[in-house]
Amino acid sequence: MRVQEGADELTKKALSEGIDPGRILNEGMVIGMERVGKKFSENKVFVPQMLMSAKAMSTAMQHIKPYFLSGSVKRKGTVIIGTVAGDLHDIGKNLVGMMIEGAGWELVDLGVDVNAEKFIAALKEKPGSAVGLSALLTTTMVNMERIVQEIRKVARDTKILIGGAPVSHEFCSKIGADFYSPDPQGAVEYLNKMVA
Ligand code: B1M
Repeated sequence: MRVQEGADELTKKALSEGIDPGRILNEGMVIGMERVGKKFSENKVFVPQMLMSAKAMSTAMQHIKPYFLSGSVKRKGTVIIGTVAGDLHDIGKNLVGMMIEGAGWELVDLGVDVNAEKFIAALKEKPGSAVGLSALLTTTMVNMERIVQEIRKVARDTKILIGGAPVSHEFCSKIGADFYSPDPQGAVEYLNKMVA
């Protein structure tokens, strides 16, 4: 930013001052995004401002990412992750991916707007992987359900975990996914339990 320090500069500064990366993430960035979402609901900010906020958060996340990555070479297994078809929100998915990778899993990130075919193709390349699905829109929850059904047809025993703001435990049971977590920590704990 030209006139004042932005998320990029502030994150670097906070890290250089020894502030815990977890605090920077949870007490700074995530709360900032929640505020933007609230303002969007109140028609006080619009899509361009949401985009700017997302860009700011993604840039700042690059600085804290190294702190969450473990040095262990041996991986616990593979997790294929993606935001479901029709949905372009990737900040939460990236955060979950970062934590999973940091916990010692190999991560295959398929990005956003991912359909069942792409998940299945990735599963064929890495059989036995767990799959993580993220959705932020109520309108794309139906695509999450479709993806779970299609994966079950070809790889019935695949462990499928889901998350994202509109998703719930009830929805998880309804669509036949294995696990719902409201946050990255829950997703990591579930995966780690699988190999414990
Ligand atoms: Co949009 N958007 N957006 N948006 N956006 C929301 C989601 C919304 C709630 C805003 C609002 O109305 N208050 C609303 C959805 C309403 C609904 O469906 N219920 C909304 C809307 C309506 C839209 C558009 C339709 C707007 C329009 O065009 N009119 C449009 C849709 C585009 C599309 O996807 N097809 C749209 C577009 C966008 C941008 C592109 C501008 C931008 C996204 C940029 C990007 O991601 N690269 C954007 C943003 C930034 C938001 C908000 C403000 C922030 C989302 C975010 O990044 N949060 C959001 C409002 C909000 O959430 N408060 C909003 C921070 C992130 C860390 O949290 O993603 O929830 P979250 O992830 C969490 C957990 O959910 C969980 O862990 C994460 C970390 O704690 N989690 C998982 C997520 N995935 C998981 C997977 C797991 C486990 C846990 O296991 C696999």
